Amino acid sequence: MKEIVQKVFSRFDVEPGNVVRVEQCFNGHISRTFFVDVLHASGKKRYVMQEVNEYVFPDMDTLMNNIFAVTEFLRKKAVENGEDPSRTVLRFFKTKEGGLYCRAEDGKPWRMYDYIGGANTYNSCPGPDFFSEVGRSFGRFTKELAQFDATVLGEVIPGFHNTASRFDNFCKALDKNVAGRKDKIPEEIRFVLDRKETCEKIVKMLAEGKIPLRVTHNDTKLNNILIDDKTQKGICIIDLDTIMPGSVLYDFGDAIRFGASTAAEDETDLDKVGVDMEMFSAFSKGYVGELKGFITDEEIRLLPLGALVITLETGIRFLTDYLDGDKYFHIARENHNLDRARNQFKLVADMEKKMSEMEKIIKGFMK
Ligand code: GN1
Ligand code: MG
Repeated sequence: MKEIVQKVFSRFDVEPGNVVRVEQCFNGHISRTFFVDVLHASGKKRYVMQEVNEYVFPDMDTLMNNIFAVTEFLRKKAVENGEDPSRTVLRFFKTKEGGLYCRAEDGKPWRMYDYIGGANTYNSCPGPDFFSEVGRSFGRFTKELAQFDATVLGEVIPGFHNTASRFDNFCKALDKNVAGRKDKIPEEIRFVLDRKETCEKIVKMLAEGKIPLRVTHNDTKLNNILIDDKTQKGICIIDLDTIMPGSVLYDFGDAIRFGASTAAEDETDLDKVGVDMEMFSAFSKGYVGELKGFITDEEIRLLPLGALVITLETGIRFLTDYLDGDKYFHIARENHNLDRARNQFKLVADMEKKMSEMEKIIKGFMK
């Protein structure tokens, strides 16, 4: 791996250097991420290098144009606010030819950005206060992006959070049954088919203008935010691949789906899986506290529905990929996507039970 990384590194417009260490980061389900230590004449430096998954992101130019536009915008804002952008905004590098990414010898696309030290990502939440802080950070991010001109953003994955078309794609995958797995999962199929209406709810409200489109992150997993080791504050939102017009319902929902679950996303002991209401409340406090008065009351009222719909959508996406033969999400074991889908459906069932409790909590923060 070191040789490939060295060759790719040399293509970027930074001080030349020798790659001395490469460590793979296994957080994401899509692209391959590496922490890369480089020895320069001026000293040792760490970078993040990513081999982007072109099956998921076929339009690399649009993807990287979006990312450069968003990070440049956020960097300017940080400077205006008197912050040090080197710790709060990712800095991507251009290639020596001025490109936003380069291709390795095998044709795969790579990009590179500065590593931010003294901070970490988390796959499970250490506690409610921590999760409130995450809520505040994601809320702030949405506020900042409100001034960003959405017309410069290309739609990297059309219909990314169009849950109704995710449902349709599932039905198509079911019909095709490419991997021959359909007969193994009658209960899971029933679970999805019974919830067609739920899949359509947010899409309809957006189409009818009941809730607005905003520039959103669209992948607000807990591990997509860097937390400062010393202050435990959220300093930098990462994984900017899916920044597109969307809904705050989805951003809120995705953060709850992952961070307020009592178990990991691929836990197979389903008795362990549910939504932790203390965590739900903590995140909501931070998120609504930050966005109250900025987003509409209707959006705030609908946040619990966002949690339900995005969890259902994510489960449907995992199950669709299982039917397709595991082409989209990286898997680390057999039936990994099926395990993930079952896990998400258990969470959906628990959210359905707790919907009025979630709504009550949100109402409490609207005052
Ligand atoms: C993927 O790359 P990662 O792991 O942050 C996926 C999200 C899913 C998530 C499920 C581009 O995110 O939409 O919610 O897995 N990203 C893309 O864990 O599809
Ligand atoms: Mg990602």
